[in-house]
Amino acid sequence: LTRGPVLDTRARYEGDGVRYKAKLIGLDPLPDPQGEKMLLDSMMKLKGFEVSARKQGQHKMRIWLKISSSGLKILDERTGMVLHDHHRSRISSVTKDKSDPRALAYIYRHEDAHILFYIKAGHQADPIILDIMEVCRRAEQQETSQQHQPTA
Ligand code: I3P
Repeated sequence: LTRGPVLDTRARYEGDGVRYKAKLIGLDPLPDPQGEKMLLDSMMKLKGFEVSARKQGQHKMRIWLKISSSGLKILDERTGMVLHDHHRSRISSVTKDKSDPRALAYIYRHEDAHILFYIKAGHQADPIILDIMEVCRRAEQQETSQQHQPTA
């Protein structure tokens, strides 16, 4: 029996992890990270900016989204420069865009701020969402097991 790379989940997120071609629709600081309405309003606002930018002939920035056991990285596709480096412990939620199967959003917590990152995948957003959820779930598990370790 041979195990395909998809089943080899231990190695999947090691090192550079997995990477996806995507575009950055935009990012938006949220006054309050709770509540679905605020999230949807923010996504709608960014979509609105995208539409008006396209009317002026502007394109979304092309990026690589890298997902690894340390977290998420957003790189400029053209230059390879790391634009955002998000540790997995600071990602507080991942949301599917019900109106667009290629889009997703996640919230990154930085000090007191919560910033929504809205991304359009090259293909379907679902596998990306699953990868993000998986690395964040592992972070939670590790934190819980560390909390339960007896102190010397
Ligand atoms: C493009 C088309 C693509 C879109 C792209 C648009 O317009 O709508 O679907 O990419 O956005 O420019 P056109 O058909 O007039 O060339 P996405 O599907 O990835 O959003 P972009 O320019 O922001 O990349």
